Amino acid sequence: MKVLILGGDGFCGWPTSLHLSNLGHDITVVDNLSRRNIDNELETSSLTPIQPIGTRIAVWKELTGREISFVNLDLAQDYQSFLNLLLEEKPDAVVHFAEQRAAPYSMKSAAHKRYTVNNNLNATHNVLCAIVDSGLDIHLAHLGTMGVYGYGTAGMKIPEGYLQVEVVSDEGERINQEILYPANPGSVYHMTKTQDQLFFHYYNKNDGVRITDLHQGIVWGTNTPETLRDERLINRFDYDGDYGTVLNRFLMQAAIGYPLTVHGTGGQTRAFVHITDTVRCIQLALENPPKRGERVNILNQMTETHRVRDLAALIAEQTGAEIANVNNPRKEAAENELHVRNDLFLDMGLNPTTLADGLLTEVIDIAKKYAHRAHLDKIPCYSVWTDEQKAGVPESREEVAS
Ligand code: NAD
Ligand code: USQ
Repeated sequence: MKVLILGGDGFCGWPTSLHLSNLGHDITVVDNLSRRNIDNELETSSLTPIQPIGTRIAVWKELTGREISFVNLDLAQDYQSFLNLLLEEKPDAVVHFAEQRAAPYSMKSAAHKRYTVNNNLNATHNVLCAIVDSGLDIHLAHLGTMGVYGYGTAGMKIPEGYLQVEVVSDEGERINQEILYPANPGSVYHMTKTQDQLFFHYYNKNDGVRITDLHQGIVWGTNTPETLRDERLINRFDYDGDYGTVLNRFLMQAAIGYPLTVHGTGGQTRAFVHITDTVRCIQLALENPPKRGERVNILNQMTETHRVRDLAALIAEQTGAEIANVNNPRKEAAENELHVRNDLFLDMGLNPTTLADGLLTEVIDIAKKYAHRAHLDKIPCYSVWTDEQKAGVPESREEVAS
C-alpha cells in the first residue's frame, strides 16, 4: 500500500512509519516538526537523543534499502499543498497522528488552548476536506483517544464508539437507537478529539469517506524492533511535566532516583497500550478497512487498565523508588473505575503486550542510559487546569523547583 503518515516524526508516528516500511509499504511522512519546536519553547527535549528526520530516513535507507519520503507541511494551514500531495501520490491510506497531543500543554494558557484547538481541528478538517476534494477513495485511519469517553462507567464496559440506547416516543413506544458514546473530555486537548469524532461522522455520512477512528489509551515504552536496529533510529521519550505520560514518567523517575509524582491519591484509572502494540494496531486497521458505505469504524486501542497508585506501588516495589503524593494540577475525579471493551482488535489477532512482560525493566534501562540528559526542574507538572489547582511538585524538591 501507498501510505501517508501524518505526524510521522512523532512518538507514535515514527515507529509506525518504520514498521509499515519494513512490511513493504510505500511510506511518505508528512510533518511540520511542530513537536520539535514545542520542545524549544518548553526548553526541554526527548530523554533519548532523537536524530533529525533527514538522518532518521537516511539511516533507514542505509540499513534496509527502503525509501521513506518526507514532506514538511502544516496540515492546519497548507491546505493546497496537502491536496496537491494527495493528487500526486494517490495514497491508498492516510494515517493521521498530526495533532497537539498533550493535555497539560493544552491547559497552560489561553494561547496554548487556542493553538491546540486551531491546530487540531483545522488539521483534521483539512485532511477530510482534501480527501473529498481529491475525488480519491482513500482510507483515513485517525488516532483518537480513550479520553473522548471520560473515564467513568455506567455499570458497563465502555463500548467501541457506539452506544445502544432505548428512547420512549411521545406515544410511549420504545425505540432502539445507536448513538456515538456521549463525549466527556477532561482537557482542551481531549475536547479537540471529541470534535474530531463529529467531523468523521459528518464526512462519512455526507461523502462516504472510509474512516477508522482509533480510541487509543496511554502509550508506554519507547522501542520497537525497528527503532532498535540502530541508535540513530531511536524513538522519542517524553518525561517532562507537559508531554511525559504517567507510566513512562514513573519509570524514568525511578531510574534517576526522583520521587514518583502521584497526583493526589492516585485513584485515577486509565487504559494503556505498549508502543509495539500501537504499531501493530495501525497495521491491523489498515489491513481491515471499512467498506464504502460503512459507518465510521471505531476501535478501542488499549490492552489493559491500571490505577495510577497501583502503577506507582508496582514500580516502587521493583526499584525501591520513593512515592510522593503531590498536589493534583488537574481538575479530574480523584477516583474512577474503568472497564473497556477491545474485542475488535483481539478478533483481528492482536496479542496484547502487557506490563508483566519485563518491558518495564527495558524502559528503566533506557532511562538510566540517558539519565544525564534529564533536566530535573522539567519533571513536575506545572500546568494547572484552573487557578484552584496547584503544581505537582514533590515536597522534597520544592526548593530545587523554585
Ligand atoms: P507527538 O507529538 O509525538 O507526534 C505528533 C506529530 O504530529 C509531531 O511530530 C508533530 O510535529 C506533528 N504535527 C502536529 N501538528 C501538525 C500539523 N498541523 N501539521 C503537520 N504535522 C503536525 O504525539 P504522539 O504521542 O505520537 O501522538 C500521535 C497521535 O496519537 C496524536 O493525535 C495523539 O492525540 C494520539 N494519542 C497519543 C497517545 C500517547 O500516549 N502518546 C495516546 C492516545 C492517543
Ligand atoms: N498523572 C500522575 N502523575 C504524573 C502524571 C500523570 O498521577 O506524573 C496522572 C494524571 O493526573 C492523570 C493520569 O495520570 O490522571 C494520566 O495522565 P497522562 O499524562 O499519562 O495521560 P493523559 O493526559 O490522559 O494523556 C495521554 C496522552 C494523550 C492521550 C491520552 C490517552 O498524552 O495524547 O490521548 O493519554 S487517555 O488517557 O486514555 O485519554
